[in-house]
Amino acid sequence: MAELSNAFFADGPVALPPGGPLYLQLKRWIEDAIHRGDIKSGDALPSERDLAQKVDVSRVTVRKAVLQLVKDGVLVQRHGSGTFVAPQTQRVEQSLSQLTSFTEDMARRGMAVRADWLDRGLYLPSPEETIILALSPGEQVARIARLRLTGDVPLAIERASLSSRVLPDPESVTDSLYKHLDKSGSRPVRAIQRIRAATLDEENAQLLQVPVGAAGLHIERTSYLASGRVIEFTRSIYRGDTYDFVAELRLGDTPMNGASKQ
Ligand code: 16G
Repeated sequence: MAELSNAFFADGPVALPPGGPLYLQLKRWIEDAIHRGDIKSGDALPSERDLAQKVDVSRVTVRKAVLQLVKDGVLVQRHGSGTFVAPQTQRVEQSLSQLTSFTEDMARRGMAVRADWLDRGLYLPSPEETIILALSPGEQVARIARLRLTGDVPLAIERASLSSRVLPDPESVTDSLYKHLDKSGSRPVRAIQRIRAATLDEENAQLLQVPVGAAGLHIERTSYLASGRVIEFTRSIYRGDTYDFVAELRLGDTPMNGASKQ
C-alpha cells in the first residue's frame, strides 16, 4: 500500500466500467488506471484485501482479475513481495546489415545498458561448441551468459561461447564483450545470424519478466575474424514485444532478373 499513487484510490466510491463479468470490469478498471498513469511501471498494486474492500467486490473476483492481468503481461507477481505493474517497453528497431554489439546498439539510441550476470567461466565444451569454434582436443570453452537490460527493462538473454584461448579469463569481461575483444585485436568482422520464433519457457519468461508462453526470438550468431576463424558463438533469446529486426533488401543479380529476356 505504501507505494500506491493517491490517484489510484481517489476518494469516493469506485465506479467500475460497465459490461461483462465483474472480474473483467475490475481488470479494465486497473488497465485504465495504468493507461492514465495513476499507477506506473514498477508500482505495487494494493493487496487483494484492500482492493476488494475499496472496490466492493469479493477477494475471489480480485484474484481472477489480477491473474488475468498477470497472464496478459500487464502485471508481474514477485514471490513474497507482491504484485507490480509490469515494465513498459519501447520497441527497438535493429538493423540486420551492421555487425554491432548490444552496448553500441543501445548507446546509439541513447539508452543505458546494464547486464545481470547469469554465468561466466571456463567449461568443458559441448560437442557443438567444439565443432563450431573449431576447438583443439582438451581446449576449454569460455562461456558468458547475461541478462541484458536497459534501465530496469530486460530485453534479451545472451549466452556466448568463445575459445578459452581467445578469452582465457571470462571474469575479465565486465561490460562490453566486443570492446574486450577489440582490445586484444579479436573483434569479429563478419557474422552469420539465424533468427527463429520461440515461445518462452518458465525460466526465460521469468528472467525477461513476461508471461510464460510469450513470443520471443531465438537468435544464433556465429562471428568470424578476418582470417575466417570463428570467434564467437552466441545464442540469445530476445523479447518478441520489444524488438523489430530490419533488413534492407536490394534487387540482386539472380537468374530471376534475367527471366524476362528468355
Ligand atoms: C549482440 C550480439 C551478441 C554479442 C553482443 C556483444 C545479437 C543477436 N547478438 O547482442 O552476439 O555477443 O552483441 O555485445 O545481436 P556487448 O559488446 O555489448 O557485450
